[in-house]
Amino acid sequence: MPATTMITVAPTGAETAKADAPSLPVTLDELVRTARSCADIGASVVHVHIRDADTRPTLDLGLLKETVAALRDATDLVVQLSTGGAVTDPFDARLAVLDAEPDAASLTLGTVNFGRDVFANPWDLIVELHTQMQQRGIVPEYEVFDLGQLATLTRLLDRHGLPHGGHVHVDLVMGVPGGMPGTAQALTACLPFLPPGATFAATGVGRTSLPVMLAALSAGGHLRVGMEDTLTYAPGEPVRDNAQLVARAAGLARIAQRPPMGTADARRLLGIDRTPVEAAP
Ligand code: KMH
Ligand code: ZN
Repeated sequence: MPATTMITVAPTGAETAKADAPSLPVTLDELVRTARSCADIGASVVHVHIRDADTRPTLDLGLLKETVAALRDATDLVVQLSTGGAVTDPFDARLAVLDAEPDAASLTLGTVNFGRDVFANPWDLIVELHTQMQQRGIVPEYEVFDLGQLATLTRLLDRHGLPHGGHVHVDLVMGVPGGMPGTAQALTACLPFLPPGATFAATGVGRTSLPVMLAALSAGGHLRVGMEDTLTYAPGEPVRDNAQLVARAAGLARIAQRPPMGTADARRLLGIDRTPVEAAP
């Protein structure tokens, strides 16, 4: 059982409209302020989607580069860019996210229904993301929406080798309509299929946030929370902001006697070799 819990905050996502969640961070300034406040209460990784001036999801490379620089300047969080983007994003734009040279990037291991949409992740895209990340020294977080995607991970590693940094870290994304359910049983079913030596985090979408967090903590897993995944704190109670979700995760991690992991330990765990410059006070 790991002694501490790595908490990732996913503050924005690509699905929620600012009008529906006014505290959703959509500008660079809002994102940086969110990242700082979440770092202060226990997050060590930030999973980033960005929005354009009209608050719509974008993969604009200039803005992504600016975002990576601003987050590095203001925090020492591991900066993980999403290569999943929005369901409408073309594959070449998702691959080009790597040009922004983040510490880490998400890499989804298969196509999944996503509500009424399809989140497309064919094998060739998976291989291209994996090998480009190896070449560029970017550490992947393998996103798994269904158990079969863990078999794809094993095939990927067998054929194309370990990721940069040599460590395999998986995020089980649970409770997406179309993917595996967000239950303790589904989480437990995934564990025997993790590659040897891999670590895992879990994310429960919507109302599955709490059961998935509790199951992950009890099984030695790490946590991802944030407004990308959860907009309701309790029945009938909208989330106040991302910090509220990180505070709940950090509190549960302490109750589990696996308190939040610091950013240096998160870098070591993930095999990230870029040392952060001192963040601004
Ligand atoms: N927005 C979803 C379609 C990722 O960031 O890598 C995909 C997603 C996964 O959020
Ligand atoms: Zn995402």
